[in-house]
Amino acid sequence: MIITIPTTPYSDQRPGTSGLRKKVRLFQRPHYAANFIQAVFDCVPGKPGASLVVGGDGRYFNREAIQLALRMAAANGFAHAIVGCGGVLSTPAASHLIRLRGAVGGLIFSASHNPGGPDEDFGIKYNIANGGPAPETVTEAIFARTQVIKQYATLDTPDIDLDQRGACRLGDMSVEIIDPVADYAALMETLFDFAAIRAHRQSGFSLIFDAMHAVTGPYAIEILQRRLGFENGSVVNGVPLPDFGGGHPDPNLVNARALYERMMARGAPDFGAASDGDGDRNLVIGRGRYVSPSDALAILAANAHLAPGYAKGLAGIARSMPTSAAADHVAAALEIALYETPTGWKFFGNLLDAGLATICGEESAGAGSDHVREKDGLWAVLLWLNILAVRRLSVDALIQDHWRRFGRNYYVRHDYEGIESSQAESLIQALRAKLSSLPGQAFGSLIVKAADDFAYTDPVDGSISRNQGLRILFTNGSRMVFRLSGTGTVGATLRLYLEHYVAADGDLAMSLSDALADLIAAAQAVAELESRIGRSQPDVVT
Ligand code: VG1
Ligand code: CO
Repeated sequence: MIITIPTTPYSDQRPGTSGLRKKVRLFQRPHYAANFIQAVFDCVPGKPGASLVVGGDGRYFNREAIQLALRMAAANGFAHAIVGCGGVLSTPAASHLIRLRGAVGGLIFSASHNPGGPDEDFGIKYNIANGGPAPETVTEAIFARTQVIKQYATLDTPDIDLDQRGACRLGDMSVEIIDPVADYAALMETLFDFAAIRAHRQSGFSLIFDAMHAVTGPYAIEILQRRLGFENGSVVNGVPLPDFGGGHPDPNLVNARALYERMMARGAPDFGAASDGDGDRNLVIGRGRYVSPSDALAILAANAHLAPGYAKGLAGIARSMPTSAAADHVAAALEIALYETPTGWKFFGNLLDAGLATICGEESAGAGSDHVREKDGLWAVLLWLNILAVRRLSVDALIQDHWRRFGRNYYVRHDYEGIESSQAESLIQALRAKLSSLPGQAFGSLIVKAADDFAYTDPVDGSISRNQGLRILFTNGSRMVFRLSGTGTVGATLRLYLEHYVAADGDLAMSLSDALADLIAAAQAVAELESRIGRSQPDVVT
């Protein structure tokens, strides 16, 4: 029976860079998750007769949230729900399912790279019918609904068995519990030359994939071990756990340290990779060679035509503004368009739908293509494997070859975490106020050429997104960007992105610290980091 529960608004339900993220305890407050889900459903047109995809990254509170969402979906008039068995769907697999099954949208329960557990983080993302994250117009409409919500609709039925594949009913809605991996794995086989990758493996090529006890484990085991034949044990930490084994499923050099050390040690495999909580990001490390995500995007774009799914070439490349310009050099050489968007995958959807871009990427270890409308960690790994199988070069040789052709964008990101929000805001405000006076000023040997607050006009629908990061560009082509994270749940995180370009005939073998030392000093000075937030060193360097 449908029941209507009275409720009152929570003021803090505005989605951030990628959905609504909060501490689990905050989600457990009375009606908190239900309010947000009802607000989402209120903004979904055409629910009668429609299908909804539901899944999550398996973190703590995932199952409770899914049971609630399914009851509410039935009470809100959806005809059909497609749910990953065990409540599990990686973000890219959910995106694919929405498209494959013509669903009106999907709910993905994940806080991605944020840690999980009763005292850690939870999140809800809503994806629209194209399979991609809801764009800002939709997330703002959802937020507006949360501010006036008075009631939500649900059923008074018991929980369903999420671990039993097959069909069941919930009120008037049919529920289909499916294998979360099969459709995704089949899609990957259409894009990549699995036979070539297998042949490369047979010639001795080896890999290690760290699933970080997050959602990618079952996908990686099926695709890398079962279908491609990499030996058992190539996928490590492959069992998803509600608390990710106590780790932090963010595939960077801090949280995937063990992988990094293995790849730098004697006897390392040829290729190392890791993915994040919900499977949409990837870290790539060759034997003895870390690959910065911005370089990875450029290398994938330059070589994508070697994989069958991209043999026709690329329509265009899109990258988020803080991502280095390495991909720009590739786009120029290929004579295709390069789009620069704000941070967050939701800005790529229109470009992909319109056929303007084929490959997209972000400096935060996210890359993807028009095969889905999310970034996709395993897809990136498979594209790497396909490229390496064709070119038969080591990762290190491939990257050196790339720099010799396109030049090198030395790049680093500094994160200052857990800053008091008001201090972070005032740092940004003070810097914003200074921007117009910066051109012409010198910081050591660096002279400011231009400075602005990045705003983006979507070329497809004309929507404008402002305040997307402060950029300072120097006359020698170097650049720094400051922005506040939109995915954190404690205080504020300041991200500082630093980049220095050296052309193909320049010094391509500097250390990052040498290449970027002047820029780091200039950033500290211009933003007055030490005096405003009391920090002289970042917490995380990636
Ligand atoms: C971060 C990354 C951004 C990414 C977002 C969601 O956002 O910087 O590139 O799209 O996380 O990724 P922010 O606002 O904290 O900088 V995920 O894998 O959390 O869905
Ligand atoms: Co993610």
